[in-house]
Amino acid sequence: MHHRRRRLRLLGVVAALSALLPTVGNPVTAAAKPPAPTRPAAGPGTNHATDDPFTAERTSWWRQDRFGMFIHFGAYSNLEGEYTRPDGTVCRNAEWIKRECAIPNDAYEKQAATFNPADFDAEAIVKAAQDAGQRYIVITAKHHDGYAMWPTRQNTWNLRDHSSFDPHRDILAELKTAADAAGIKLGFYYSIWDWHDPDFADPETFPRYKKRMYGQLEELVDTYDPALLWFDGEWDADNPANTWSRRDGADLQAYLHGLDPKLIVNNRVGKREVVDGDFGTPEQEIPTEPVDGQLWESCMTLNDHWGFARYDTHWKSSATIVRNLLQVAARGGNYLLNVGPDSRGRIPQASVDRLRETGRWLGAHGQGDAVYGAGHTGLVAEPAWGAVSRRGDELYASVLSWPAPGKPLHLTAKAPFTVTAATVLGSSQRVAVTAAGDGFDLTPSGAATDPAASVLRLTIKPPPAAPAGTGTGLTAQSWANGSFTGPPSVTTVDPTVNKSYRFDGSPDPTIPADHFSTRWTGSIQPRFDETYTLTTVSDDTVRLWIDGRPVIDSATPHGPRVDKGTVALTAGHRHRIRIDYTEGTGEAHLKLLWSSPSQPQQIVPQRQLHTR
Ligand code: FHN
Repeated sequence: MHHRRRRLRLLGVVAALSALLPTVGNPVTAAAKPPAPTRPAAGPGTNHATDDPFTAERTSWWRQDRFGMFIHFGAYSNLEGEYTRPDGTVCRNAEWIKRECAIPNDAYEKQAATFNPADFDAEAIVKAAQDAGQRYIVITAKHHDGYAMWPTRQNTWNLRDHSSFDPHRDILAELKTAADAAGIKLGFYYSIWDWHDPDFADPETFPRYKKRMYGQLEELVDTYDPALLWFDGEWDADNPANTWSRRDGADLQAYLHGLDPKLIVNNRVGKREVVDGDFGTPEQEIPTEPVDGQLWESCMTLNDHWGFARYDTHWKSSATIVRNLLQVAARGGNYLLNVGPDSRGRIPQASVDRLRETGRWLGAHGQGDAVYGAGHTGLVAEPAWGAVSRRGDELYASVLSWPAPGKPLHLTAKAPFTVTAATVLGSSQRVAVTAAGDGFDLTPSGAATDPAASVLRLTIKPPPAAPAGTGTGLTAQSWANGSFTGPPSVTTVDPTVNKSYRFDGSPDPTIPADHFSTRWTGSIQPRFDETYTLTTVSDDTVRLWIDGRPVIDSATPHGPRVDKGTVALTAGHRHRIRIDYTEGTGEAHLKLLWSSPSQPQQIVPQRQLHTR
């Protein structure tokens, strides 16, 4: 067992015992001083990209679980969405109420002092997530108001030191214990933007804020061992001014990697660029197609507020939730659906009811197989009548609008495959499968099984695949100038093209962090006879050729961006590849990914790359 886990388990025992004893001072369980976080590598020769989030063991639970519960819970919850000003007027908002209702600091602190979520029931919350089919939880540890929901040692603006709550309780510890017992992963939301900390707004004093922020993050990681950190509040803003920069984001990512290399982190750790964190975070929307270059998770409210608002009864139906989830899974994303507990810490019953109905649908007839461990398939075009996800050699066609009796559901195929069996989950009705035009007609013989969605499971014989390659990577020549001039300073074999040098790194310790270039050469060996999409994520410039023909030409210096090109490749054949990459100044990134109808998006793996 990982030494930190053993210490955490010990802490759990200490926490349980300490809860029985009167506590003095700041009663955060007096953890044995954790060893200083390992100083992450830095400087020339450092590559901060340590794995491919699309395939890494580190992210596998997140990519399999698909569906999570967001919890917005903080001092704002104590007002339950309404603030009566001294003049008697009523102002409404939820987690932004302090800002949007211009509540003076002292008034906000005064109301927070009455906050007493005595009915916060971690086991009930975890059960609500389980009943919903939500397999991970992300709770606000600190929102923009700066109020910490755990007994932080960095200040007294927190649930332990500034509330009417039982000082012997720690709701994050309670939630961690309940989530672990249920096999549910726990993550924390943490706002970079802080309306309360006096050192936040002034660039002169921001380093003091940053030190406290880093201290709080170390507390969270070392005390609760979260699987995920969900940052927010990274954008340029005023009142107070938010000076968070891309370099701050790069530093923070390196710091977090030093705290726990297993952590999954979202893109708001930086400035929501494709190179920030492990996944993108579209909010209140579902991308219309798979996102290029990065994993993604759509977060949404269940009504119209993140935090609790007693008057907001505009709830999404469970059918809407199911349909959103199916579309998200079919486009290769995750769905983080929010609940906002009230001032006592209770999840609204209306939320619980809809979540439970969602979980019923997922648990019926194996319909959850269309979501959990399922993902985008390029084998078919997304149909107008629903969503299609792939899980191994099965396609799950989720039908949101059932056809009239005898009418077919058409599926456009984007590669040659055959359907060897077709069933409707939860029904014994037959499904006729006929070749038709550019794909197949699927004609069910009976009625829909559920008004939310009915699922056809198609067992397929996929397109043939060449055996996995035995490549060792591409030849990489690097120059300590940005123009490939003179003999290369360094020549290596790079197992993959997966580089996040950020601001301080470079291909080799002898090459400075700015003004360098790298040329990769060799061959790329696909497993399918298909048209491949090659995707680069680059900063500053990139050009890519296959068999001598240009596929990507992004030679104008740029910040982090995605470029794509398509090329028909032959299964098992070694196609010549050349990539020219230059870095001017600032941050530096270069990643090469591929996808095809049969190949989900990933960093091109080493076994399919050859030095010649
Ligand atoms: O300002 C926050 C908002 O309160 C909420 O936390 C959402 C959830 O992702 N994030 C920010 C708005 O984008």
